Amino acid sequence: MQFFIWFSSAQQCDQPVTTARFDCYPEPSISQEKCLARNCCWNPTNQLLKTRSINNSLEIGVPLCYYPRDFPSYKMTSNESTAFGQRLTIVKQQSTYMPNEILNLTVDLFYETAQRFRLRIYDSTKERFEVPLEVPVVKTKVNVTDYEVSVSQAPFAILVKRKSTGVTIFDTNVAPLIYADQFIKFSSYLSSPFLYGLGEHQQPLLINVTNQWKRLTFWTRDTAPAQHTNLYGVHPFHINVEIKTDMLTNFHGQFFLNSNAMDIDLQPLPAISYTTIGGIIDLYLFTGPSAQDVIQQYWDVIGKPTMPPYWSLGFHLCRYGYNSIENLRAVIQRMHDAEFPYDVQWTDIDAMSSSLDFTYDQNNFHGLPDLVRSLQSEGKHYVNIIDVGISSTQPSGTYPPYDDGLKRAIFRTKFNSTEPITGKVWPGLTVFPDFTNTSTIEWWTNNAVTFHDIIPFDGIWIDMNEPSNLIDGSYDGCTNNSLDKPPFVPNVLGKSLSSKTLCPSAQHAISSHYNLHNMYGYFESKATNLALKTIRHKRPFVLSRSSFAGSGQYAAHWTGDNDATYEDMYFSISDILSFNMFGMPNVGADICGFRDDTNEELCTRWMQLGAFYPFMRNHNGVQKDQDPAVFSWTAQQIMKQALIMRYSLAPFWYTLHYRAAIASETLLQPLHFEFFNDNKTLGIDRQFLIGRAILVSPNLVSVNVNAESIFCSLLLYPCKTETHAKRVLRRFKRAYTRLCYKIGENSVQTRF
Ligand code: MIG
Repeated sequence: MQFFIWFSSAQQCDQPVTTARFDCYPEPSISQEKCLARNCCWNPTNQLLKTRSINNSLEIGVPLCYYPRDFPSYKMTSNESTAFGQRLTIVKQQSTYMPNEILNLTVDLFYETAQRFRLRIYDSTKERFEVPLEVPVVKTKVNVTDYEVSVSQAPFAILVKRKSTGVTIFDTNVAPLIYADQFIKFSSYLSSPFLYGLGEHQQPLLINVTNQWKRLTFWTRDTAPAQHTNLYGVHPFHINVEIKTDMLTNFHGQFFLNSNAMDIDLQPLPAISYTTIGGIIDLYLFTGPSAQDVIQQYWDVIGKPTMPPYWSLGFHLCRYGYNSIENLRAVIQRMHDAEFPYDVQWTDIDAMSSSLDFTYDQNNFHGLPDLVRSLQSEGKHYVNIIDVGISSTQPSGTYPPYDDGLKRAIFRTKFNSTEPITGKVWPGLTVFPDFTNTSTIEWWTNNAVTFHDIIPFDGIWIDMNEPSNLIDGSYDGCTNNSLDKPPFVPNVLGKSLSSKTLCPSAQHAISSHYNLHNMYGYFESKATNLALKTIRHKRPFVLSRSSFAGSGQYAAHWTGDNDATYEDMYFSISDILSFNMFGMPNVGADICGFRDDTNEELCTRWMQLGAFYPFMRNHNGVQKDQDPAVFSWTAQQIMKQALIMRYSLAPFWYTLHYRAAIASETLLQPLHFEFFNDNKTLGIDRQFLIGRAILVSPNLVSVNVNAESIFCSLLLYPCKTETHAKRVLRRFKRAYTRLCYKIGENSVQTRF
C-alpha cells in the first residue's frame, strides 16, 4: 500500500522541453482555476493557442495546462505469463478528474506474430463495449518476434523496441494513463515526427509534426471535405517512419481498434495521444519493416479488400440533377457521338420518386428501366443511389420498405424504447435501418430484389450513411443521459455528437449509437454487398461514402463533396493514397469537382489525373453539366487520350486489384514507400505510383496564360500552338480509332 500526498509542486511541473507537456485540459473553455482543480500544472508562458476559428479548426500548441510528472497513474500489481503472452493487473489508488474512473484494470499482451503485437487494457471486473469487427483470435504466442516488449511497474508503462535497431516504437512512459468510463487517454512516444494515415481527413499526405501540434478528430460526419474537421470515415491507423542516425529506415504501424468518438493529438516531442470516450484500449502494433509490410500486417487484422468486377474499372459518369430522362438520354447520346469510352452510367436521388429509396420517378424518368436495359445490351452498366433514411410519412400500405421494416422492427430505436427514432433526410421525416440486426439484412435484400426486378441495376451507391441527418439528434430531441451528454466531447464539427446525425443514445440491436455511429457505413456496406451477391450472383460493386476500418472488404469509396478547385484536385491524391493504406484501395474523387461550376481547363486536367484513380467517376452537384462531351473539341480529344490510356491499362489495374485482394498490396502508393532511402520523397503528394513502377505526375495548377499554350500544356505531346495541338490530336484520334476503339465497343468488357 502506498499513500499519496499529492500536489503539483513547481518541480514536478518542470519539463525539460515544452514539447514534453501533455495536455491536461483538452476542453476548449480553459482557465487557470479549472486547470488547478485537476491538480495539473498551469503555465501561461508559451501560450497554447486554443481558439476555435470559423472553420472549427482547433489550433493547438504548447499546453497551458499539463500533467505534473507525479500525476497519479497506475501501478502494476501482478504479471503472469500466459499461452498468448502476458496478463498484468494494474491499479490506481485514487480517482483524478473524470467521473467513473476505473481503478482496477487488466492488461493483456499478445505476441500474435513475429511482426504483430496486440495490447488490450480493459476493466478487470465489468465487461465494456468492444468493436464488433472480426479480428484474428490468436491463442498462443510466437516465441521469436522482431520486437521486444518490457513493462515498468510504477508508474505502469509499456515499452516496445525494434530488436534489430533498438529504435523505440512504443513507449507510454510519457504521460499518465487515464481510464474512466467515458474518457480513456494514453500517450506514447513516436519514432519520428513523420506519419502517414489517420483518416478520413483532408490533409497533405505526410503528417509532419516537427514544429506543430495537431488534433485530429474521428467521428463520421457528412460535411464537404475541408481541413481540420472530422469527415465521412474513421480509420485510426497510422504508419510512423523510423529514423536511425539521420537515415529514414524502417516503418511501423499502429491501429487503435476503437469505434467511439475520439481525438488523436500529435506533438513535436514527438508523441501521440489517444483520447476516446468509450470502449477499451485495444491497440495493434505492426513492425513492418517496409511500409507495404505494415499495410499487409494491418489488413491481416481488418480484412483484405474486395475484388471488384472488371467493368467497374472503366469510366463512370454521374451527376446530381439530370432531372429528366430526356436530359439523361441526351448526355448518353452526346457521349456516344463524341466517341468517349465509358462503361457505367449512374443516376442520383433526382431519379427517385420524391427521394424515396427503391423507387424511380415514373414521370420525369419514364422509361428508365428500358434505358438501363438498352445500356446493358451494349455492354454498359448502371448504378443507382440508395440513401439510409427510409421515409416514415407515406400513407400506410403505399411504401413497403417502411411498412415491412416496421413490421420486422428493424429500425433503430430511441433510448430505452421500441419506438423508431426519427430524423430527416431528402424525403422528409425518416427512420434508419439498423444494419447490425440480422433481420435488417433480409429486409434490405428483399427491397433490393424487388427493385432489381424493376430496374436491373449492376451496383449500388450508398450515400448519407455517416449516418447523416438534416436535423441534429432527432425530430423530438435527445435525452440528457450520459450518452447524449457525455462528460467530454472530442473536437467534433458542430461541437456536439448529435450534430447532423442521430442522438448518441439511439439504439442498435447490439449497442448504442454512441458506440456504433462510426460503424454505420461499415455495416451498411456489408449488408449491401451481401444483397448484391444474392441478387446478381456476381462480384458486387458497392460505393460507400462513410467507412470504417475493414470497409474495403465490402465497398469502394469516393471522397465526397469536393469543390471544383485546383486545391481539392491536389488533396484528392493524398486522400486516395491514404485510403489505399486503409484497405479501401478502390477509391476515387469526384472528377472535375462536385461543388460549384468547373471550367474547361480544370476539368481537362482533372480527367487526366482521374484516369489514374482506381475508381474513375466524373460526378457533380446541381450546377452546370461537366460530362466530357460538353467541352470543346480540343478538350474532348485530350480527355479521350487520358481515357484511352486508362483503358489500355485496364488489365494491369485488374491484376493490381487481384494482388490487393489476395496479397494485401495497395494499388497506389506514395513514392516514399518505394524510395524510402531517399529523404526527399518523404512528403511527395503531387505524384504517386500505380503499383510499383508507374509514376503519375499530374499537372495540378492552372497554366493561366493564353489559350494557345493552355492546349499545348494539356497535351501529352510537345506542341507550340493550338493549330499544332489540333493536328496532333487528329492524328492521334485516327490512330486510336483504328487500334483499340470502335464505337459500340467502348466498354472494358467488350474490348478485353
Ligand atoms: O448532398 O444525392 O455526396 O455525391 O450527389 C446531397 C445527392 C446528398 C451527397 C453526395 C453526393 C450526391 C448528393 N448527396
